Amino acid sequence: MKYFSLAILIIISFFAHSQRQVALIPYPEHIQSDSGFHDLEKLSFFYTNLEEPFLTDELNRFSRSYSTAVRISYELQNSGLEAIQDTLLLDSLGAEGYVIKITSRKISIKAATRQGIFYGLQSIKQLAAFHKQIPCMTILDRPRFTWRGSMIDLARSFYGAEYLKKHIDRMALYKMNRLHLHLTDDQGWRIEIKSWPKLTSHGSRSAVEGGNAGYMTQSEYLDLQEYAHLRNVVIIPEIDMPGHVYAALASYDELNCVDQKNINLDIQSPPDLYGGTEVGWNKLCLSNPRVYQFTGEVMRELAGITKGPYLHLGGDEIEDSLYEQFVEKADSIVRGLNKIPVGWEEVLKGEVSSELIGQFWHESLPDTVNNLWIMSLCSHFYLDHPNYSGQPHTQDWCTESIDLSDAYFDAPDHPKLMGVEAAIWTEFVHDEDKMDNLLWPRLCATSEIGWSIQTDFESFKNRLAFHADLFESMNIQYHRFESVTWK
Ligand code: TNX
Repeated sequence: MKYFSLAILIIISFFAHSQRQVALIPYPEHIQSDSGFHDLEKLSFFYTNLEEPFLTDELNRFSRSYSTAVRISYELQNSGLEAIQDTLLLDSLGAEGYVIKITSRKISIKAATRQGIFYGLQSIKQLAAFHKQIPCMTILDRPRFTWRGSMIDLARSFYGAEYLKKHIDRMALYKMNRLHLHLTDDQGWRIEIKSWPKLTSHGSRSAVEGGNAGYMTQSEYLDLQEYAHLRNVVIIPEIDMPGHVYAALASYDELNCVDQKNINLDIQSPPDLYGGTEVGWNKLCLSNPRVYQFTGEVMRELAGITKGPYLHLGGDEIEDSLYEQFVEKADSIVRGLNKIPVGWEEVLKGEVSSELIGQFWHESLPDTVNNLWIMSLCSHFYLDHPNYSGQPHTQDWCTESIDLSDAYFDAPDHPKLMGVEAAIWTEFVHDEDKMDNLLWPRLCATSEIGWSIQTDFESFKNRLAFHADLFESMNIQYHRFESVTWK
């Protein structure tokens, strides 16, 4: 009996140990555990063949934070930390995959691209946060989807570059790579457009009641994209049209129909700004040629300052007999600027091009889609909905709550599915603590379903328990779900 309990104890501690060993989120494609440990405090050398100062600095800084004795080496060593880019690995690892080998002497990251090396480093950062001495292992890892996104609504309540940079760091640690910014809506216009200056000189001065007004200048936007790019995050700017445009209509009367018939004037009338939360009560005047000139000029200027390949044209929640015609024009304007159009699922009602990416947000998955698409179903990915029923300052029109298990929603196998994106709308989210509380840890669930080939909620929950220290080190005001046994 004594031996029996000892055996049980050994088995339990083995599992506790191996669970800790693989507490990575998102979970890698393949892990092989080996015996022994690597002591980061004894790191001797750092070697890389990367010719990129940012990533080289990151790797160097990481090793120095554990061992002050680290020396940069200009040749391969048989100990220390090494990061080797080898383009021959592209076929096996893809554009974002990596291999890590941890032995007691050496930690080696190999990848075909700088993105792969960056993700290898993120995995090592997580492991180093869980263990004083990292267990020896080999990891081979690649993402399931190319689109692992987070959307933030800056229009209802504005969040500036400082928060967005923090958010990018946090996304990157969880291997998320698309930041969609909802830049315009009824309550505010948040990006400087020099050819239409009143959009910000007037249209950015409002916000939803209790929220924050403001806007990003073009140089702040460029700087943010550079910051994001170094961390493998592509920014997707959204100008929501032809509905959700009151901030623009209040700034430029020429976008309205005669008698302003395109606005429900009982709700608000130009040039007064709007701070309420109603939707679907105004639109661009689609029979007015000036509107198409506006769309062309705004999109051209935005394309000129956007580094990534995508422009999001909105397209949600609006009824108009000319809707399809507008969307088709907007689609061709964006393609004419050499950008890939993205739109909320309604845009697929028009005869849009095959390049356009549809973003599905209604409760159900589409039966057939000819276009590439992203999954953002409100019942699983609208993180302005509560962590638990009745949580104050949240939306509940789609579902009563999005528990961690709901956020961990397995993606279907569909040849046109590009990935997932979780959205946070800010009608009731007016400060960073509230934002953090709704985003984390649910965004970790989005990250894992977007990246991992194998998913398992129980395993995810057990691993998440080890991430509290990481959240705290990044000053994330996360929600402590009671179903997680936080360590
Ligand atoms: C729906 S889904 C919206 C937003 C709201 C959000 C609130 C979609 C494309 N539009 O305008 O802010 O619900 O949850």
